[in-house]
Amino acid sequence: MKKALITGVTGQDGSYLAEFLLGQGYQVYGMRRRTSTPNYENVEHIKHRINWVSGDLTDLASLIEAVRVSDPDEVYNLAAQSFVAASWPQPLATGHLTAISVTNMLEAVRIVKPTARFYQASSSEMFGKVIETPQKETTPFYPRSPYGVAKVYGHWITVNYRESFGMFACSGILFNHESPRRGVEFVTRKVSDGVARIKLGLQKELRMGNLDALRDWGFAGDYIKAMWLMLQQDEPDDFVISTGEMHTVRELLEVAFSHVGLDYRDYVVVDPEFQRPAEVDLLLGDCTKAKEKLGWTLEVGFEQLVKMMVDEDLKRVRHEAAYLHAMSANA
Ligand code: NAP
Ligand code: G4F
Repeated sequence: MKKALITGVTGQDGSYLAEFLLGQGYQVYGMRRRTSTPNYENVEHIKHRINWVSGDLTDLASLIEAVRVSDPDEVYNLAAQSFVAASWPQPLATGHLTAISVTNMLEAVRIVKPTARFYQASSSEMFGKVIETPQKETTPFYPRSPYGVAKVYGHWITVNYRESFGMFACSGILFNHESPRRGVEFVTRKVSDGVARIKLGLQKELRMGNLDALRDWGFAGDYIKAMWLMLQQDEPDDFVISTGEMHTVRELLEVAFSHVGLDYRDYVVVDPEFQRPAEVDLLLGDCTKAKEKLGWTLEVGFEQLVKMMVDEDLKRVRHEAAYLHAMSANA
């Protein structure tokens, strides 16, 4: 039975990847950091099937111990400070968690289990102020945020460990991917949650930033399969993963609001608080290499994804509202 260690298993991608690998018959080790309140929301349903190891990205000793305990065939390094907007007010923390920690993880693998295959969660944010469109593996990077800069470091250190030490280290350059498990501060989930709250009368407006930004949005459940495929190849390599379609934030709002019979223009307020110091105006990926070499395909399209997220938030918010109503009736 193959063994996989996942960092960031409590996050969106980690939870889908853990599910997928369990389905493939893997023994899954999930690394989680200590938090004051345990955060198992995304993995509650598979919590008992994961072998939990404790570790923090910034603590090399704990990563060495996580690799020693799990003795993995494959390591998926997904943990990071992943919210772009937070990287301006916290550039140093982002540098430690999203850049330097990749070296920590690579060192832990090199020292303890250098034959383990390694996946690094790189990002289309590295393309930033894009040099060409669509973006592919050979497109030069021009990051626009401390997060993007940190991811460029993580990408190149992964390539460097492959070339320096012969490690099977791959970097997946993934474009935006979303799901009902997405953190609520990211734009797709902020919109699906806001639409559900407005529809159910719990919120009156939705305050947003740049509605003209263009993103290539896919479904996280499709993208984690590409991570796995990269580690099943004969040779390590880097791949762009994307849908090859882009939409504005405005289109996202249109699809989400009209799904519940509302017009977004009646509820959305543009608020400078959500504008970024430097914006990535456009991201559009060309994943021809992944399709041809990995045989990767995507199943969920943009509209289906947005509707799925709104439907899930409607269920959750309805449940929350009923609970609050029952509590106030009993008070
Ligand atoms: P996410 O939901 O924000 O998950 C991040 C994970 O990292 C969480 O499990 C978090 O743990 C963990 N983490 C943060 N700081 C840590 C620390 N100091 N020690 C140990 N664990 C820590 O992110 P995601 O959307 O699943 O993305 C996964 C990875 O892919 C990230 O590296 C992200 O930057 C990258 N990426 C994402 C996308 C996308 O569109 N989703 C695209 C390209 C690249 P807690 O639960 O305790 O906070
Ligand atoms: O959903 P976002 O916060 O995602 P962003 O910045 O594209 O980053 C995500 O994708 C990257 C891959 O390209 C990942 F590496 C990264 O970890 C993360 O998962 O914002 C998307 C767009 C931006 O242009 C932003 O300015 O939506 C725009 N936007 C407009 N109003 C907003 C808002 N974003 C957020 N979060 N909140 C708003 O109110």
